[in-house]
Amino acid sequence: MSRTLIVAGAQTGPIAPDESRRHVVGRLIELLRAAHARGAKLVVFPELVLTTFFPRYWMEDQAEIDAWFESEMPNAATMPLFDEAVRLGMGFTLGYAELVREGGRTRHFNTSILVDAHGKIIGRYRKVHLPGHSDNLGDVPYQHLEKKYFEPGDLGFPVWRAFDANLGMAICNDRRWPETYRVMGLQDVEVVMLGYNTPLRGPLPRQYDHLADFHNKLSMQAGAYQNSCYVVGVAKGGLEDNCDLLAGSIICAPSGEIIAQAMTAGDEVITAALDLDLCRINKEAVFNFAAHRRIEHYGLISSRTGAVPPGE
Ligand code: ING
Repeated sequence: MSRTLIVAGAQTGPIAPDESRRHVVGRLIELLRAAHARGAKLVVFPELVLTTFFPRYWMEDQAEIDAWFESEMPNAATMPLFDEAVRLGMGFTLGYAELVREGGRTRHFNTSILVDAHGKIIGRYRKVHLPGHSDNLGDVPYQHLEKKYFEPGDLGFPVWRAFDANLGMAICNDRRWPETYRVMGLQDVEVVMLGYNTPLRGPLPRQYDHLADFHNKLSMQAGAYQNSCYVVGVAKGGLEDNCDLLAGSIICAPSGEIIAQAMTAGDEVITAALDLDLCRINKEAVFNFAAHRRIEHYGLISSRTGAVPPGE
């Protein structure tokens, strides 16, 4: 009996800086209902999906910064989404800015949670690869200050057994790093679910801005193929406070093929019925890790951070 999981990617269009969380959650509920109408049991929402992508702004006042974060989850603004998911019998992942007070410290993470069909948070991931910068670039149209506002994730790349599948999460820039998928691949992941906010142009000119969607898809297709898993990549896209965000949400099969793709840069649901046993094909052949990997030669991957040229 094959295991089939109908998954949806709930892409959103722009979220204005002054858009309330309540209004955003209303949009997410509409997307949840649209996904339900297509038979989806699990919905992937984008990164930092409760607010505008605030790391584009330089802020110094901690209270102003913390206002973009959630200090509890669920909370009054998001409870309607949790309640509707329970009513519809669906699970979801949700990307948001997590503020944690523990051990006398206040910590800030770019987080994604996995919520089961009973509204219970069964998984939590905190973004490991934080792109951008922490210094003020001054007179630029927008910045990318994730390194200023978030700590690197402290939970690694866990994989959970839920919805009769091995599920993992990542967030945005994580999808560009092969280590992200491989650590989950070594836990036999079958579906990697990730959201992203990807400005089409950086605060400073970048060489490859014209290849933003090619690199977006290349990263996720490669991750899927090389770890024989599905990858669900879901954007917050469109022109958000005059910053053009890439859309391009996709669902990739373990073969690396794209099996669902967004057509717009707005609120849009993409779905696919994932035959989870297709993951086994290459997990037992080309990417049978136990049969083919030679870890005695991979030491540099976890012992060296930056590249060191020969002779140095
Ligand atoms: N955004 C971008 C991403 O990794 C970026 C940052 C854009 C990196 C373009 C490289 C090129 O998709 C986030 N939020 O990580």
